[in-house]
Amino acid sequence: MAETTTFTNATQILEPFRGVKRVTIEEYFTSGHRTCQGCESALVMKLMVKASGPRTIVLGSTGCMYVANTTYYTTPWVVPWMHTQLGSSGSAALGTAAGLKALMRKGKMKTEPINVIAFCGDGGGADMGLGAISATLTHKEYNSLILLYDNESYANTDIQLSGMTPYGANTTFSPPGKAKRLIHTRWKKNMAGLMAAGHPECRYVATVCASYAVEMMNKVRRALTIGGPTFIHSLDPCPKGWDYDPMLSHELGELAIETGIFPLYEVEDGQVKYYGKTKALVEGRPRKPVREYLLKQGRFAHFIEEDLEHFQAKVDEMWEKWEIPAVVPFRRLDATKAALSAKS
Ligand SMILES: Cc1ncc(C[n+]2csc(CCOP(=O)(O)OP(=O)(O)O)c2C)c(N)n1
Ligand code: SF4
Ligand SMILES: [Mg+2]
Repeated sequence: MAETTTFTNATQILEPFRGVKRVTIEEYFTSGHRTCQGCESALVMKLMVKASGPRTIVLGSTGCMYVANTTYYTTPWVVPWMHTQLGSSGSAALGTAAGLKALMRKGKMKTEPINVIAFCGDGGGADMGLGAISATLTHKEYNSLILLYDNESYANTDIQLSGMTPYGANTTFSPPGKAKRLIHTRWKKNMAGLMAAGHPECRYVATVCASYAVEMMNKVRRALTIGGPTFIHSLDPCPKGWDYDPMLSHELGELAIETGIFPLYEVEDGQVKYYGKTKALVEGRPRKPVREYLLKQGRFAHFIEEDLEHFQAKVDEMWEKWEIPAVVPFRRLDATKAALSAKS
């Protein structure tokens, strides 16, 4: 591990792992947790801190990754870890980074770059804590990474719908009924796009999925190396909330990408770069039909043909009509120009 030279924004220089054989064998999130079998969010925690290494402080907002990971007298965390209130991952990240910097400046602790990572669920981050995350991403003088683990519901309190729950899904707040088949008819928020487009001081935003573990770890390493406030959105299949056999977690992550529902990309200093199978889709490989992903999950078991077609049409739109396919949802400039010239 190398370090940058300036004190003010010093970061650890974490080179990417060049292939799975180069990944460190040390674990900083080990046994002792009680997450469900097949829980991808637990895997995300393990990979996240494996990528960041030992000189890391992790802060976690309330949710499955707090509750199931810190059962009475046990914890899987090997690095220092602190719980923070449900909507405050952003505040915790900023406060910790600022506190460390002040202590080092006053000579009260050794001067060294320490990684600060705050994680939050989709309920805690994309709904309740959105303002605090946004504020943190404006403070370029403090290094921190906010990682949103998105299991698409308030899972810990028994699968209530969040702003990240997909269209039509069955949750405890949106059970399909006889009179009304679909209770939840809002399209999911575009968190990474929102963070990247709206925060000029944030130099790095990425999307990840633990089905692609090395790529995921390398994006964590890049975020921590580049410094300032950074943001990563991870899509995490959740056997309990999505209602599928736990052995399908990895496959569902892959299908989310292959269908184009969840694109893998990073935005570094304003440049969009697509990754892996998403890159292949951008270059012309056909997307798998969304039904291959949706119909493997019990939360969509009530879907009829019309619902599947609507879902497919919305995903097609993000690839075919968005200004930056699957990233920025404004209508394409050429379409806008054509519309303007047609009017004049
Ligand atoms: C202010 C506040 N409101 C409600 C709760 C109850 N609560 C605890 S965990 C949780 C769900 C959080 O959902 P999410 O952030 O998506 O994390 P997940 O449980 O899905 O991992 C809720 C509502 C709380 N702890 N604090
Ligand atoms: S409910 Fe979902 S996110 Fe929570 S521990 Fe179980 S699988 Fe993981
Ligand atoms: Mg959640």
